[in-house]
Amino acid sequence: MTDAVFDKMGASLHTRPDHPIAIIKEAIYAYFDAAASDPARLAAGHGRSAFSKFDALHPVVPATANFDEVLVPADHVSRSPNDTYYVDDATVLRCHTSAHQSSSLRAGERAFLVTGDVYRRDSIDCSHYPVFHQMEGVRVFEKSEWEAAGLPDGTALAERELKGLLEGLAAHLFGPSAETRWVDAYFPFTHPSFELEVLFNGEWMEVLGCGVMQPAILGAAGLEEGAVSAWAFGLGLERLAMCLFQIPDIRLFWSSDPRFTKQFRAGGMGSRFKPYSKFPPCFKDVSFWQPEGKPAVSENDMCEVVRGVAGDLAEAVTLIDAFTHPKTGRASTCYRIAYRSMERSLEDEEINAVQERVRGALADGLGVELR
Ligand code: FA5
Ligand code: MG
Repeated sequence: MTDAVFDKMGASLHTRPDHPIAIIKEAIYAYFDAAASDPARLAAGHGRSAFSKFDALHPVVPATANFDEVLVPADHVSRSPNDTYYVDDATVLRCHTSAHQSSSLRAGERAFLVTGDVYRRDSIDCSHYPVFHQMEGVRVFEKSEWEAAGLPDGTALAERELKGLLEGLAAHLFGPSAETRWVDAYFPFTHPSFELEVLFNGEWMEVLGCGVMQPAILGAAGLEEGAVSAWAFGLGLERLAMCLFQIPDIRLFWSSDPRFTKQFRAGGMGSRFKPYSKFPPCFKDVSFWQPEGKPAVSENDMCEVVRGVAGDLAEAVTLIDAFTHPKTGRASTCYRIAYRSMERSLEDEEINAVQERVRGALADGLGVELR
């Protein structure tokens, strides 16, 4: 893991009252507190009690909690060190707050929200960052609830309540006229599964994943399979805050520039980010031959190197060409890196030096042959 990621552990943006991530967290809490006492939104058996809230669970978790307990198959891509940061073979930086589903259920929680920082090796663009924040929600139903609702099983009730609640949440955050749409999805831990997208700056942005929990997870946590059902969701807090506050780039959440931080205050849902400057980006391409007899350098590897060297000066990394040489069979890859600071204009000299260090790190660290 690069220092750029490691240094962010413990930053706890979601517990700093004036930070946009904390503001959106509190707004979501308020929505679920209100929903818990509204029979139109939560079916009866919930007992009108509020959701339990956790926001200080440690991000270093057993790999079993992050994967096995939520039924992620042994060969699922998310388990690979290309996607997840391993501390050692048995321990990871959680890649989602779903890592806390099972332990919370075992501790007796039946309706809860878990907020925290999560870590992923991922691509670089305006809506992806290697550290971001999620809020997990889980709510368990008893058989008496779906019977009272006149439904044949728990899945139908869970799906109905889940979609209603999340549509209500979107309206609460963005107003009734926000454009949203449901997309069918796949997660190992839910069935059926869905993602919600919000129209933002003319494009659909995925803000959350959710679904009806697999009964086996409930059973393994000590609940009686068949006598209960549950829904679960995982919200991307940066993405929701980008839509709400009109924040165009995910790097801004980590900015300490007062021109950014001073724009937000606790409880201030009505803030709209006012850009203070827009400097031109600078594009640099890098082409290389993939190492021979070794696994190929992936986009996530590439992005980690770029993030490690350039930090938040890296705005986007895009694959622009890949081909295999017809005679030698060697694979060539070309990426375009966009550099841009949110705070100041960059000198050519500075960017050339950064680009040289990126090239050096690719050649020395990953063993590619630069072209
Ligand atoms: C999950 O992480 C599932 N655990 C969500 C879930 C929970 C589904 C419970 C069902 C039940 P996904 O990988 O799609 O799913 O991430 C969830 C959200 O996190 C995304 O919709 C997006 O809003 C946000 N997200 C994902 N990757 C990044 C990233 N690199 N940077 C910023 N936000 C991200
Ligand atoms: Mg997704």
